[in-house]
Formats: sequence, structure tokens, C-alpha cells
Amino acid sequence: MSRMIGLTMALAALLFSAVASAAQYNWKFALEEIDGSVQDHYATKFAELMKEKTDGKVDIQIYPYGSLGTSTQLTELVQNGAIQLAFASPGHLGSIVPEVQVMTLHFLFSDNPKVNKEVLSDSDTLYGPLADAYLDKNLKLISLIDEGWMVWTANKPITKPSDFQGVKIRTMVSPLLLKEYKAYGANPTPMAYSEVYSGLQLGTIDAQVNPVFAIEEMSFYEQQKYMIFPRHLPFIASVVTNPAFYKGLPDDIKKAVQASKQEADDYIFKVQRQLNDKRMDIIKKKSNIKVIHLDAQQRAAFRKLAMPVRDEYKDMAGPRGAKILKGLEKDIQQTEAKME
Ligand code: 6CS
Repeated sequence: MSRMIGLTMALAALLFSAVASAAQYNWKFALEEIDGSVQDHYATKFAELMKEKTDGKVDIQIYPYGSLGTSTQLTELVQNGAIQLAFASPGHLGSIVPEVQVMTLHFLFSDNPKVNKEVLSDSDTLYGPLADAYLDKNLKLISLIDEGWMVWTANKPITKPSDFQGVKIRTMVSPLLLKEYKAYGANPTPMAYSEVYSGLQLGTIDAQVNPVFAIEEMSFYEQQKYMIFPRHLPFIASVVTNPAFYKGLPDDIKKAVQASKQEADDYIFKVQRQLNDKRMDIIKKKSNIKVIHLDAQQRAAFRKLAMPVRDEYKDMAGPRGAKILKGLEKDIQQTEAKME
């Protein structure tokens, strides 16, 4: 019921937002993150590029997190055509598109961010069978981006799986995430992004996982004593649109969308790393948080426990999911070999 009210309010906000633009197309692009975030940088660049490439015909208004709803609600707004573009992170979208949870599997992606960038921008697996899984749920996949390594924050050091015993770690809401952290012995607790800070403050959770820029801008570091870098997974987000809306666009506008996606993908790859570095310096300046980088041996202990979760993924995502996992493993290996 409260979800219905939330969605109705979001729709009302959209209806009442006056559009004072001379453009032929006025699109709304909703973010799962606040102003100044990686998603904000991406959307701002994408909007600039679209304006440039269409001689001002397309005007994109950006709606930061909080203005239209939770990640799941943003996806619903795209599915029903109320907004044209939104970010949809696999960590949340997995509840709707089970196959997308492949992008939450630990130790699947390369240790080399350049490899991951290339795979996320161009993989035939991701823009083939995975995009088909999106289409089955009335979503068109436009782009996939890496927002930086996921980092565990906690009030105790976590350097081996047994350190997770009894730790209530907040995860996004995709069901596979529970399996991933249960495999380490933790007590995973799914919740919306907006509830994480108060959850840490009130002690309903005692750890969480996110990239550095988010830990800074959401102030999570204020409530935590340790930041642990396992490099088990980059935070990946997808950009989605409504398939019928996209199909109805003239070819020149579609072409501009695809060209802007490619350029914005390249742009964000650089900007994301700068932003994460800068935000790490801010956290170090503002707090006494202890930073731990896991070494190869420590990472191997987590990897060993993470591997069987791939079978759980196949159970959840079915034969198409199995095909996506196999294809993605191959795409990553081939890109690594090419870049060596
Ligand atoms: O943890 C989350 O829920 C969120 N984290 C980031 C960095 N972006 C969006 C997502 O919803």
C-alpha cells in the first residue's frame, strides 16, 4: 500500500513539473544516487551530449535520488513509461530481472578495471542475452558502467570469512546478495539506500558495502571504524529506458542515444576513478577510519567460499542465466588475454 502511495506521489510530481523548454523531446532521467555522485556525473554528461548531437532537440532533466523514489520504484516508472531513463543497479534490479544478478557475483570480474570497462561497454553477452532478459521485463538496456570497487565498512576488522560471523551487513535487495554474504557466515540485511545511515546509527545493521564515493557522500564512514578493500566486485549500474518509447524514436535520435552512451561510458570511466580517489582523501581527513587492503591470500579465502554461489545464481536465473554467466566468464578472460 505504501509503495502505491509512493508511486502515485512520484507520478504526481512528474505531472506537475512544468516543462519550460523549447526542445522537441523532454526526457526525465532518474538517479539512484544524489547530486555530485557518479550517476549524476554520467547523466549530466549524457544530457550534454544528447543536446549537442541533436542540435538541442533533446532536453534531459535529471532527478537525483530522493525526488522520485527507491531504485525499484524508478524501474517501475520506466516500465510504465512515466519517465524515459533511469539507473537500475543489479543489486536492486535482480528482484525483477534475476539474470542481472550475474553482475553481483564476487570475484567474477577482472582485477583490471580497464578489462571490466571494455566488457561492460561492448560485451556481446551483456548486450545480447542479458539485454533480452531486460526486454522480457519491459526494459531496454542502454548502458552498464563500473562505479568503483565495492568496499566493506564495519566496526571490526574483516580479513577472513570467520570475521563475518554474526555481522549484520546491509545489502541491496536482490535475493542473490543474501546467498553471497551467508556464504561468508554473515547475517545479510536487505534495505533501501536511504535507510542505511540511520540503520548504522541505530545499530539495526553494523556493516554495509558500497564504493568509496558513496561512503563519503552518504556519510556512512561517520558510523564505521573500518574500511576493507577486498576487490571482490566493482559496483555496476545499468541505464535503462522504456522499449516502446525507444522504438518510437526517429533513427537520428536513436543514433544520438547510442553515440552519447559510448562517449559517456568513456568519460565516466575516468571521472569515477578521480572521484573515488578524491573522496577517499576527504574520508581520511575527516575521520580516523582504519583502511585495510586484503592481500592475495586473504582474498583467496573469500573467493573459495564465493565460488559455489555461482550455482545458486544458475538456480535463480535458469538456463538463460547459465548461458550469460558462461558467456561473461569467456568475455572477461578473452579481454584479459587481449590486454596482457
Ligand atoms: O547501496 C545502494 O543501494 C546504492 N549504492 C550506490 C553506490 N548506488 C545506487 C544504489 O542504490
